[in-house]
Amino acid sequence: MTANSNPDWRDELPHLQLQAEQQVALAVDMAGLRQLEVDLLGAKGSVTTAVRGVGAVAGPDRKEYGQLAGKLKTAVEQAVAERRGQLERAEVQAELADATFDETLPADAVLATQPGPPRTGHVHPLSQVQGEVEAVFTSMGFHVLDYPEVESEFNNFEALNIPSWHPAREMQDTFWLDDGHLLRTHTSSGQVRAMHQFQAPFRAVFPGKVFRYEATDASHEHTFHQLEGLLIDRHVSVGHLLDSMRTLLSAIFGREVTVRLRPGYFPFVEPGFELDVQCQLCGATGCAACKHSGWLELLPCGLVHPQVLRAGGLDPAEWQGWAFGLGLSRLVMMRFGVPDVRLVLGGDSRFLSQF
Ligand code: FA5
Repeated sequence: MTANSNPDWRDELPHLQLQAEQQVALAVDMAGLRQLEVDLLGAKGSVTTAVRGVGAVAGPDRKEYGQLAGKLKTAVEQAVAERRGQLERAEVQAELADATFDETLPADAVLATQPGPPRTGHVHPLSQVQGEVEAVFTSMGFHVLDYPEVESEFNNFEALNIPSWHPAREMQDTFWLDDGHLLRTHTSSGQVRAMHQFQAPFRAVFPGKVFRYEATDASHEHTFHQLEGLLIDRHVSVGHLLDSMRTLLSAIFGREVTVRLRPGYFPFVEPGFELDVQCQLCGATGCAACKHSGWLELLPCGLVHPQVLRAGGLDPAEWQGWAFGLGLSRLVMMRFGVPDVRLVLGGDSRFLSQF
């Protein structure tokens, strides 16, 4: 029905309501009710079309049409909800009345009637790996912290020595929110938060989800997990940093893995390093995950830049620090032989049930 084609909408709308309510009340089962709901309230349903007809009604009548159409929609929605409740109650009653249904039967007996082993839940591989890494660090006196995914530009960029004009901003394409906040592009956004939260010296790891507005491939997701490590103390050295990274890698892989260290540029560390792991998926012969290079970037790190210490209220003449940003999602790939990072948060139960 459209308002233009039928000038008698003052009769048509209440009529449509009456008709719809009757049809709904007569629905005999859930499937029938679902179909009716689509026919009436779906995107192309008759009630939806009637409500949209308000656009075609001329000025003075428009308010009255809107009120009638609103009443129609609310009444039909209520009728559907009410009928759904009635049918659900009737289904339960029917099950209870079924002589073969015994609600006192223990779960084991019910499972025994079903084929195959019972389906059980799984700890997500990401949670497994995260738990292991946290255990390594808590045993070394680190706090485990949880910082917000919605961040200020200051914590994510400015405080990390990345002012707005800095080309390094383009290394991490950003999802901006309307109010000027952003979805954190890395867990490094917690560095200055931690410096303000704790008195130096301190050590902490902060795992979490990060977001980047970028194209995806076998080793790049737009939403993935990192785990940041930060240690603030007096007389911190590159030697201490690299030794801690070695401890971490052997604990999480449980065996020797070949790594390579190369200079890396991040405005918030100096010096900075890229720590790559030999691709565990292809044995370094080359695959999509490592882009046929045999190596995967996993653990960038470095000594905290004096500007960052200042932003965190610390005097660089007295305090130094090291930091790393572990790619947790990539670690899951390496640990479990997952060939594509997009599987990690994909939510496919066929993938998850393997862990
Ligand atoms: C950073 O995010 C820095 N904040 C890391 C850092 C922290 C450096 C502290 C120095 C000191 P990068 O953009 O390279 O750096 O990301 C860090 C790790 O996250 C990468 O090594 C990789 O393992 C992982 N990673 C990066 N981009 C993606 C992506 N799109 N999908 C999955 N993992 C990613």
